Amino acid sequence: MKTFFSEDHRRHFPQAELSSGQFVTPFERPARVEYVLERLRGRDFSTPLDPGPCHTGVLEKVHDKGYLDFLKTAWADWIAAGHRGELIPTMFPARRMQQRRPNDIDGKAGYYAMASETAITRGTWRAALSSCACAQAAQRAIVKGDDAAFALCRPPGHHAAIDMFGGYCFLNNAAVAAQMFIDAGAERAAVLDIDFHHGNGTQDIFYERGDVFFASLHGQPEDAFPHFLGYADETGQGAGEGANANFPMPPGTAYDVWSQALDRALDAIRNHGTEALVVSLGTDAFKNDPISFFKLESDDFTDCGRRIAGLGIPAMFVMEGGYAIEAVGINAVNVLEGFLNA
Ligand code: Q9C
Ligand code: ZN
Repeated sequence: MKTFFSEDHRRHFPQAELSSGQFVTPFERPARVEYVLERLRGRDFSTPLDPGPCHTGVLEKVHDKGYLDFLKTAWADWIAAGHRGELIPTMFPARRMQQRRPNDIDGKAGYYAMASETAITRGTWRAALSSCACAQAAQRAIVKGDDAAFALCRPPGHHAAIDMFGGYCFLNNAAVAAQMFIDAGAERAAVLDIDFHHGNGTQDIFYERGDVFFASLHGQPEDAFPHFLGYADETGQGAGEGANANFPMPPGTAYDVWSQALDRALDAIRNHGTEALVVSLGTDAFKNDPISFFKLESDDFTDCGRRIAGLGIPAMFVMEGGYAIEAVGINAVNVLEGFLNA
């Protein structure tokens, strides 16, 4: 299985995340991917390939143009406004307020954000582009005939909506890859999101489209971030009616229940008739994850990969969350090995 990775992820390393009313070192930190790289090496995967540059044309097919322009110049605009710290949105167009984009960078940041734990820094845009490039390179490997590929993306992408960043995400890497399958001629593609958190961004992007099926297994919105999307009755709209499947689950959920949801998600994807699968591979469903509440064991990730392989279609895996950092490598690579050895 080819793997893709860019050192550019280091350009994105905010010092602060607002968590529990304190500024802490972000859970989503550069060291996460070191553990994945180390595990890949230890398990005889070949050396990760550099993805090359990000092809930016496709970004406008899944994200709003104004949002992309905002991300591109956000840091420069923030500095030009005289701000000294990291760019953290602090106000939002909430209920009964205008949904009009302000000119001021503070206003714009809130307009284009869905949460305030995620800071933008000098290198964030470059890192986000290179992260997305990894997903693009993995997609190309599948198009060329590989059965599987792994994009070791950082920063992650699945919370990035059409026009919002947050949840540590800026560009929706998995959505970009799915869009590229459609652009390459696939009639139908699918994204399976096994990150602990609901893939609100991916759902948003494809909600009114029938060509890309989206299924997500996640902590239920009543109890888990992002809280305001991810209910089971969100099934898609218009041309997308029936092409969205959410599997929200309560605190304490272990693999017996989680794997039943996985099988239902895989059945739905199979019924959709998809030609290529993108897996949003977060490992934060792990029992020791510091910000999540599922109870998966490391071996369960291997079985999960095995079940995904049961679809019998090519799959590319895109790294998302996972914050029990010493275990992130083991759990992510277990999914890949479970898929390969099926
Ligand atoms: N009290 C990803 O896994 N903070 N993003 C949650 C919980 C944000 C997770 C706060 C979590 C974002 C890609
Ligand atoms: Zn997550």
